[in-house]
Amino acid sequence: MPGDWFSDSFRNEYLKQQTSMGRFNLAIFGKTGVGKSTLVNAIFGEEIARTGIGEPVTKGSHLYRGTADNLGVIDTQGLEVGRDDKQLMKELNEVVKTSRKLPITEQIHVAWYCVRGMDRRFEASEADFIKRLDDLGIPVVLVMTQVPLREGHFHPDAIELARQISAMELPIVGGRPYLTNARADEFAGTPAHGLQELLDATFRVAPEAVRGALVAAQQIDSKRKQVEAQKHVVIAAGAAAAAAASPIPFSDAAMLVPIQLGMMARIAQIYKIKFERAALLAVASTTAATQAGRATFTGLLKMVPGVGTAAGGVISAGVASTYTFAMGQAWAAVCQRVAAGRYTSVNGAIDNKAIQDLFMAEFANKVKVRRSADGRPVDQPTPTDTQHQGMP
Ligand SMILES: Nc1nc2c(ncn2[C@@H]2O[C@H](COP(=O)(O)OP(=O)(O)OP(=O)(O)O)[C@@H](O)[C@H]2O)c(=O)[nH]1
Ligand SMILES: [Mg+2]
Repeated sequence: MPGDWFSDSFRNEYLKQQTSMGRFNLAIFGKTGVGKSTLVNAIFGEEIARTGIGEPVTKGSHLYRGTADNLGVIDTQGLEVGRDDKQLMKELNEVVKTSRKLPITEQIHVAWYCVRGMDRRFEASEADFIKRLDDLGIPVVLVMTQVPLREGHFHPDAIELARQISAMELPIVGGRPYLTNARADEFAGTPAHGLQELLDATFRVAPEAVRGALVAAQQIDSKRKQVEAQKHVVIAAGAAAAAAASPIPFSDAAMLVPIQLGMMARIAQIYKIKFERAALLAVASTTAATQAGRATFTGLLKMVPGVGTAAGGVISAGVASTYTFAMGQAWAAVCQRVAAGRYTSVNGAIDNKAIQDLFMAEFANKVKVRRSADGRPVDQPTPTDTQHQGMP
């Protein structure tokens, strides 16, 4: 549906949100074959791997950055930790120095230094490399990969290695290694483990400004996505209330549309839903572009209690906020389920009817029992509502 009102407006908001979310940049180090790529795939999905090795971060550099949406992964190509440390550090120094002058989304935010859990040794050169990363101001999470785990017990050799490393008092996050296995090993009976702990440690040291990007990029912690989506629903509901601080005529309801589309675009990105798909879902949810576009979109307003009949009606701050809040909740429910692989057939087609039913049910439910951010039901007139005309 190129060129129609809905997809143009939605694209516009989608791009704005993408920019405002920024990018989380993770550098990953460790000897070849320890499982760096497998780890990245397990936490962030295969997409970053599909984009290939990426581009050299600076001309001629052996540090390559692969990017996918809100994630940048800086990996080393053609140099090896423990062998080419000097050259690698020289290049890292340059990158860090140059990126200091650039926006935060261009900087390296966190490094994962990976050691294979069963390697049974950790070299002085590796410890040195970690100290130098720390000197550059990059927080380092030390990850032990491919750690066997059986009946709740780590392999004793891995525990011993972890103990030795901890005793070195390196400048690493949490002061200790994180024991992981990125992909279940059925033969050995080792499940995937430790990934949530690794992600939590990464969040603790990621700069505030790119945590939203990290929430969106990771795909193992749906709770964080839910909380982040909720945060943006509340922000949008607040913006809608502000836009209708002095009540607006029903015919001006379209001024709430950019706020709602921005919110929907943001939530789609939190759930890693690409623009084309998100646009189709938004249309299926609201039937926005299938009929009169803008008018249909704001037509949902009629479901909000207190709006009354359209013509001559007035939208108060309370109504604007309830309406936007309900829309955000319903949309988050759609995105969450789609991200979990529901409502789409094997070939990726969307079940429009099911999506619309879900959206409408959630929307209707939320306009009835909406609670404000502090948990107070807002069916009763709020102070804002009673100040304005047009409310019961
Ligand atoms: N079962 C299991 N296999 C793993 C795990 N991590 C890595 N492997 C295997 O170990 C091999 C190397 O893993 P990679 O992820 O490619 O290692 P890498 O550190 O990215 O290697 P380079 O890019 O060559 O430096 C592959 O055959 C993986 O399948 C893991 O957590 N579990
Ligand atoms: Mg690799």
